[in-house]
Amino acid sequence: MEGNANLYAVLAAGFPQDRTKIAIETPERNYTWNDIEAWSGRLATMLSDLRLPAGARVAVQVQKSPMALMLYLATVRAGLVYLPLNTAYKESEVEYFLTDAEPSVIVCDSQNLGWVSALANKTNTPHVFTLDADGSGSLVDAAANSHAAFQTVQSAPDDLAAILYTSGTTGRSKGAMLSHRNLSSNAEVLNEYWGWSADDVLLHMLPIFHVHGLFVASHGALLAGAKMVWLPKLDIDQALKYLPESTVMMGVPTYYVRLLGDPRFTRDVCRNMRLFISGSAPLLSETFNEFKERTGHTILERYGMSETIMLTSNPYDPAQGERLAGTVGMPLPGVSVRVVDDADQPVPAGTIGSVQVRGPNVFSGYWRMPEKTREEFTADGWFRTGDLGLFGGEGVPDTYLSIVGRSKDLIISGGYNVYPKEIELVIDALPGVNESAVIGVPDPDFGEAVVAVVVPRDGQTLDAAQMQAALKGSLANFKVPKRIHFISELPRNTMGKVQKNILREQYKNG
Ligand code: MLC
Ligand code: AMP
Repeated sequence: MEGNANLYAVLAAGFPQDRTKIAIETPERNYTWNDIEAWSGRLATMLSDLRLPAGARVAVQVQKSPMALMLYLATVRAGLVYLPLNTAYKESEVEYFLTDAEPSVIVCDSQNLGWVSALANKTNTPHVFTLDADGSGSLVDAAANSHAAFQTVQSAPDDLAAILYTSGTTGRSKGAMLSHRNLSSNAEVLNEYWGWSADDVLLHMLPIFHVHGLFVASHGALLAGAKMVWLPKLDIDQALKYLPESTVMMGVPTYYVRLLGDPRFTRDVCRNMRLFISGSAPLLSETFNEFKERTGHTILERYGMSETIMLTSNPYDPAQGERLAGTVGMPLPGVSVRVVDDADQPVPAGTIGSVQVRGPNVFSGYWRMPEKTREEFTADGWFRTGDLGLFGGEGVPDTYLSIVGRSKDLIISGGYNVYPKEIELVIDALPGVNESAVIGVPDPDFGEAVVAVVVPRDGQTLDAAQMQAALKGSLANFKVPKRIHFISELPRNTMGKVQKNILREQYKNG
């Protein structure tokens, strides 16, 4: 529909004329562009028939499947707000999201229906549906007889399309509110910048509950009218099978480390590839170099976050410059990035400071946290990313940004963010624990691994394995420390603050 800012309308404008072409290929079956329109249409009709208030949230914690993508598109088409949840989240974590976001609908795997229904009851979430990895469940049953022809809801650019929860430094997750404009402007910029075309084939192996897999990867292919090979997760055998027919792949650094770890991953396997993209966590120069040597391809590293989607990218077009290891490239067209000192004043190139950003891609604020939102924006509208970086530096042109650290206490493990404070609060509540500090240490597979340093209560002996098992009861497994060390006292500075840098140094080799 002309003039409709609805993200689906923007994406659909890129679908190919011939809707009988394959849009999504999976090992089991293929889906055409007609299927995408019809299934997102049926689900949107069904959601609309629920007569939900404008801006109602649809919370979704399901395994990755083509139908899960249809549900996302349907939610957007119906003018509702999509709220994806990591499948690893446990009951107590999901309870927080349902309480905070007050969704009208929750869609879960049928195996979780028992506890999700109980939570829905407790949190007054009126509608519960199931959707399984094979595309079956009460959601699809309910939509099966709904009209496939659905007129995408007319949305204003600033209407919300999605809320993505990102953990907070205080331990409380914050919902980043993303509008149709945030998402579509970023998709359009990346479409052009990364040279997407209808001839591309995207190897999609990322989870679809985060920015990287849900927006950057899926929108890229949808807007280009390009086919996606849709795999439920990173699986090296499957990746090796489908890479020869693919032209684009996106992954967090662990994906590239694992591909390189397999001797079958060769130049020949990549013979049709046009672009490998890495992001969500720092790509080590050694991975970048080894990849180039093995495949002849130079990984393109980019930088972004849930609150902003994509911010910077190394050049795609060689005419714009080289892809430089250790940098995240230049601000994307329309995005402004500055590096500032503690007084929010820009610092010269070559100087490390805080990274702040502005642009049509930057979110409007945190869900029901006006104060937190105010704190995270400067008076003149720049968003404080919490990342430390510099433009230029030794041997690097001044137009390139490098991320060198974080002012936020955050661990990124295999592309998942883990906030130490959240884990420390759970550890400290375990019997026999006096206090704890959670740190990230270098890990060859995950980039950083979560490690806990625990001070037992006087005279108590604690068992690391038992503690890990207990933590798995309430925390997603990826947040559970891979190792727990015991210590009699945490190192503190004169202000009483735990010196995590000392702990990181002490425990970096396990
Ligand atoms: C799984 N585990 C992890 C983990 N993923 N532990 C730490 N970090 C992770 N990322 C746990 C599992 O639960 C299991 O523990 C054990 O580690 C081994 O699991 P595995 O079989 O090796 O894990 P696998 O299923 O292969 O998953 C690893 C992975 C996956 C790297 C493929 O984590 C992944 O796809 N990560 C991508 C995350 C992502 O999309 N990030 C984008 C965020 S968006 P146990 O105890 O269960 O046996 C963003 C913005 C931006 O940041 O810029 O893009
Ligand atoms: P999230 O909150 O999950 O969206 O994670 C966003 C954070 O991931 C950013 O603030 C950065 O700290 C980090 N990040 C994303 N891409 C990169 C990258 N290419 N290099 C370093 N850090 C990155």
